[in-house]
Amino acid sequence: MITRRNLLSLSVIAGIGGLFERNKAIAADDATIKAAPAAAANPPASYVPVHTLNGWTLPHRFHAGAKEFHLVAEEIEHEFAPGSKAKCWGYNGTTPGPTLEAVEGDRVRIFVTNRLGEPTSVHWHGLYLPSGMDGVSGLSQPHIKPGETFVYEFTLKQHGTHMYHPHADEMVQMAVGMMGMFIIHPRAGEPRQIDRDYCFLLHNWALHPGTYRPDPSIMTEFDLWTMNSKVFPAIEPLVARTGERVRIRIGNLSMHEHPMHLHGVQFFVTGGDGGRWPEGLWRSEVTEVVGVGQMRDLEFVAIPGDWAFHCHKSHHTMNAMGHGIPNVVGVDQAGVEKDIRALLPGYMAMGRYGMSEHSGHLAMGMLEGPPNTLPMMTGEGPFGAIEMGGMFTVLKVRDDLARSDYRDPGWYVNPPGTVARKVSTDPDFGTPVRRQSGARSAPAPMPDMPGMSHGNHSG
Ligand SMILES: [Cu+2]
Repeated sequence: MITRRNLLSLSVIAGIGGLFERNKAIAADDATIKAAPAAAANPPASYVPVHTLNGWTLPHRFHAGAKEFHLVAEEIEHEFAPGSKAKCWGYNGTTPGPTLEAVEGDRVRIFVTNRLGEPTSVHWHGLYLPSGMDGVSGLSQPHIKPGETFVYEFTLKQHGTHMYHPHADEMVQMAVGMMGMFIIHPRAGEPRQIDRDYCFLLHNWALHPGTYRPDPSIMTEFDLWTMNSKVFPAIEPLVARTGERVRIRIGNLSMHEHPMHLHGVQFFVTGGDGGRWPEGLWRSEVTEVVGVGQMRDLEFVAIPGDWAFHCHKSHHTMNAMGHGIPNVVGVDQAGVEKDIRALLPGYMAMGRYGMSEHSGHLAMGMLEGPPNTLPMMTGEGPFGAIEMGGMFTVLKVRDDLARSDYRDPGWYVNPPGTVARKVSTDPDFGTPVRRQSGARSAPAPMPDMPGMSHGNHSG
């Protein structure tokens, strides 16, 4: 008898079988690396170019039977968001470095010039290639010394979401921003057409308050949590037209795993470290953990609205000033904090009512943080303060976007009657069922502050 469960297992087995066959074929073919036979035989299907949030795709040229790219490892000045800059290392002027984009079967030739003060190398994370092209300095190749240029050359035997990063003095070089995405499209085209294809890398930085150079020695306590080396509110929104099929490709080269949560839809996880999964292996989720060194592809059909997309670890959606501060929630600190700050410049504690107070005080200029340091939470939405930082952005889906339009369409105009609204200002309103309450009376009302406005943006 065929039950739903049987069908599911069969499709999973078929999926795993497919993966196994593919890996066997790649392994068999690996012995002979030739100049792109597949590329010559079958012209690639057209694809939608990947869109790197806040980033860019490296141009290439065709030369001597290969697509040629040129990466330059170098120090750069990088802005995480207005108000916080740092000396970072990256490729071709940016962190992350530019996205490399090619098609399964392509022969690629990648020059790497080292303009750093120490040796480096580039590892192509997740790719089938000859061992000597794998980029582990000392193991698979000599170090690329300062001023030298090396060339890597191999044929792309797979498609999927991949990454590149140094494999030399890794702790330092990755901590200060050296990484990038390597996107390979399937030669035969997508089984289901993708209308928008986004990619980004997750990372963490120890840019301590008041400093300008990320600290590579930190292992767990970071100050900034980034998507493509930017924090909210500087992370660009993901934009789509209603009904479009959207793919978000995520890589993680930070020191923590990140449960990435998308509001408004259940997405399918359609690929990972092993490339794109057969459809029988797709699973429906609203939060997907992207582990350290892993990649994940998420796919969904866009529904109109403004939808939050963020890491679900709440400390990863805050910026530098929210970490390691004294907890004095519930304590009346009227006047005290100012006195302490006269003795300890930059001192900041929790507010009496929580951290919202501080975003208000910062907005009013009553509080000034250390130089080059972002407030813990920030960002202004149509209804007031968004109170986020770090790994947070917005998916903006609209009915009337042009296919190739990736510009920020502004805030969503909600249809009339579809926005949560105030019905009372009395804390004793209604007859709610409550088990126990410590408070004898309602708390003193929180003072009104800018950024806590009660605007109404509904239609
Ligand atoms: Cu996270």
